[in-house]
Amino acid sequence: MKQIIDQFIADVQQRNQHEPEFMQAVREVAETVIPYIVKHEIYHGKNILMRMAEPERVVSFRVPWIDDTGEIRVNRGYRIEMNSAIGPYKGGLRFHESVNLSVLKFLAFEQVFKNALTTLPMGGGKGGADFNPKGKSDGEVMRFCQSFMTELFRHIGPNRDIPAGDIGVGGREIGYMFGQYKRLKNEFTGVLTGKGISWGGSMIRPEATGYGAVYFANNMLATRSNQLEGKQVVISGSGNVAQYAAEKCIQLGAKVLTLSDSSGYVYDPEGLDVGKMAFVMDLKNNKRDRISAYADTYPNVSFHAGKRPWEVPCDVAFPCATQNELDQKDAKQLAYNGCFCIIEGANMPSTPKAIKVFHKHQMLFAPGKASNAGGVAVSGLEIAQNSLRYSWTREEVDERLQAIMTDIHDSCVTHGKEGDHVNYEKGANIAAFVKVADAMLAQGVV
Ligand code: NDP
Ligand code: 2IT
Repeated sequence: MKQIIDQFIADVQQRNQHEPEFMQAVREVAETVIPYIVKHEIYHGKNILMRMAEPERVVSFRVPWIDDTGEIRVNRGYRIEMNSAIGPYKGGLRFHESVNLSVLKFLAFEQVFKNALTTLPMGGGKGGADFNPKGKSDGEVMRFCQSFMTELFRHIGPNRDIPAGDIGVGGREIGYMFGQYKRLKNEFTGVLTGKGISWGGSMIRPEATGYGAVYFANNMLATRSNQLEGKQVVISGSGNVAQYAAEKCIQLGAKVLTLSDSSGYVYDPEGLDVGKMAFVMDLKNNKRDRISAYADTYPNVSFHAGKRPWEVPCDVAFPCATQNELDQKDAKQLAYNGCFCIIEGANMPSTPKAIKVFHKHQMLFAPGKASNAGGVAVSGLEIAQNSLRYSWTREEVDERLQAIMTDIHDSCVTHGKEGDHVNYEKGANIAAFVKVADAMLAQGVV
């Protein structure tokens, strides 16, 4: 088996040189899915996983824009249209200086599997630019978004490819991009998700990824007759996903001890509360300031510059910042401190060696493609509401989100049960593979 997997990885590697994040994502899937393919004859001789590892289309384009001093700047924009077997391409846009082809291909590949798990008809894609929104004025961000959409608009559409937010792309950026798309096409359509409530957005979309990850955590904990209430929780990040994961943890009676950003983490031994969360949201979403200001404002809170929060003893950890932010050493520290449950809010935040540590200690480990699928699931519900030209209430959307997260959890259990233990990584990969692969087989060699 190892030989078949190694040969597959070597073949993919050969045509994707210098793409470490993409290769990491493919290898993780191959290690669990190839043994399944070997056991199931209908997939033999179809080269199905190799076809999944090849994007249907990759677009790369120049994004010129003018900064506030009048200087002309150039960034690189991308859209990876990975797989449309079960629905139009769907996935976020990331604006961050680290964006490159490898990062977006890994995200697009993960997105195909994640979207299949949501139970909704969405293919997978991802895009973005190596633009750093930090320190840019509103006017600069608007001009960048308009220039980005002036090329992207040719490739997307409500039945073709429906982008959304990701790191560095929130409500403000979606608004500017939607405005430019509408102007260029002279059409008001649901071409992006994460829109404002008054112009086609869905209730609960901003909250959905964080809330969904916490609902998933409670489903997992329930398998061990446990729950989040009363647990000590460590969260990384302080953006969209981290904020709403923290909010829901607090609502459910857990104690949230940390948040972070790329400068370091804050540790609040008394735990965050509703008032402190309002401060964090204003700090990050309106003032666009650093999380260290939290420690400057509240007593007994410490800021740990250049560090990640995994050294803080906890029961449950939610990595919600970025890829490879939790390594083998961090995983060992978490296990040593008694942490028994890790729920990925971010995409691929745990390194492969960290995941080995989680499995070795039989910790409850939820891979992002399952546990952070709530965001894209509510994006799917936003598409449905746009098609109906109708909007559901907050309660209706939240109920659907909870049902979807339970469904994803059950799929992971069905395909990932190993004796008394559930390997959620294997379960998620196989459940998603079966759905996408069966659709691809039915549609022939396209
Ligand atoms: P935001 O831009 O709102 O927040 C990102 C957070 O992560 C910030 O606190 C940021 O700190 C931190 N961060 C980003 N890059 C790094 C880095 N290299 N090192 C350390 N910290 C970093 O993004 P989101 O909250 O939307 O996304 C977070 C993660 O969740 C990503 O992996 C994303 O792909 C994933 N995700 C997002 C979904 C969504 O609906 N938004 C859905 C599913 C997954 P700083 O401000 O200092 O950069
Ligand atoms: O990684 C993700 O799932 C997202 N950034 C959300 C994608 C979406 O289309 O809502």
